[in-house]
Amino acid sequence: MMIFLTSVKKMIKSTAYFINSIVKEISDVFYWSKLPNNEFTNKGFVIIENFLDSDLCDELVQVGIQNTKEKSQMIADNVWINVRAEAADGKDSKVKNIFNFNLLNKKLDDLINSNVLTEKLEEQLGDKVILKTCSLQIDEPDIRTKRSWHVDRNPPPTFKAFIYLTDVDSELEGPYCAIPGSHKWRIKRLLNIFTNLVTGAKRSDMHRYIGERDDYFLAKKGTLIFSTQTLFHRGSPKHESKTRYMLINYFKAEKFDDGKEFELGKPEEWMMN
Ligand SMILES: O=C(O)CCC(=O)C(=O)O
Ligand SMILES: [Fe+2]
Repeated sequence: MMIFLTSVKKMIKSTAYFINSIVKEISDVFYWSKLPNNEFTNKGFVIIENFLDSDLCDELVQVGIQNTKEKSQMIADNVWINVRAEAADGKDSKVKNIFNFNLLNKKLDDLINSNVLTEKLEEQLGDKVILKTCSLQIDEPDIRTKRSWHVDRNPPPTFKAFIYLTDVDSELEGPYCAIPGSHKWRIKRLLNIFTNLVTGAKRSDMHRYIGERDDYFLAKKGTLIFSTQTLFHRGSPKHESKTRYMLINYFKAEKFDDGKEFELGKPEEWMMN
């Protein structure tokens, strides 16, 4: 009886999520239709070369190396490292993230506080955005556990500004990969969501119904990439050489922001040392 009730409850929840997803996709059509028609809104991402000075890139890599840890923990006041190897899903096991990384370097903090990233993204998007956190992502080579095609969340969209701190000169050095225009692949997204709900997979997985894709782009350190995170994207599954250091700045559209502070992967107080 209990098992029956639990599965009925689960089915009701999944159905509600799916109906809500359809409603969200329809609102998302309206959201994008009001925005300017440009490369960023059409492709879902745009690449801006030579954004960050090469010396500052090198300096920030050093700050990352000095502050890296083998276990998730607080590093300084409101700065923490998240070690993905600890996650139960076994995905992205070679990835570490330092959140609020700008608080560890004055030059980077000045850049973040200057609002230049926010303004540049608003220029591309034609809408107000809020920067939630600046993080450093460290990716050691990984050809086994990198998460496949996904969205960070289903609509409404969030955005990221990626800044490479090391050159990514080959597919083997772990480029960021995104499928142009896929932020508007509404049927494929819904089909994936449906399958995820039925199979119990993560609702944001998007690796089905898209065939074999090999989309990636290479870039030198200092390159800035603005990206819509409802795009189907992944880190390269062929990353077999060289550790990649990359800043990832997280944005929400102002109208979809709940005003809460960013806390992803933040250790509880008792975990501090
Ligand atoms: O490692 C990558 O290039 C992908 C990262 C990613 O999926 C994300 O930041 O949302
Ligand atoms: Fe992602």
